[in-house]
Amino acid sequence: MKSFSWLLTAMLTLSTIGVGQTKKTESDLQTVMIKVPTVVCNSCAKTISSAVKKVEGVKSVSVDAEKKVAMVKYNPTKATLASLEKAIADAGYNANDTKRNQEAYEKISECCKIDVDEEE
Ligand SMILES: [Cu+2]
Repeated sequence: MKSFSWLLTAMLTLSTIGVGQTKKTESDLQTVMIKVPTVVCNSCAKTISSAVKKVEGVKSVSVDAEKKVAMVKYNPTKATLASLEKAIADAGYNANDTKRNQEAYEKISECCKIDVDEEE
């Protein structure tokens, strides 16, 4: 009998923790896909994700170097798509129709440079 009540207490405790962990903040966030055609490798991807993470309201960033897209999850009341694009451009990479900052581009690794502007 004693072990039964212990089990019941344990179950109640676990279910209480489970309820406490349910948060609905995720629904306030927006996910956007940004085209980053000048990304070459994973090092570029890291540069972009660390730059975008510095933007206020950004929750997560994942850059796919092969597909050349950045998926950004952010709080739309704090960040805007334009501010995300600007952060990427300031890191030296094109973002959608926002052209990269040329000065920042000069500073990135030699192997990461790609002249897309001439191809267009
Ligand atoms: Cu690179």
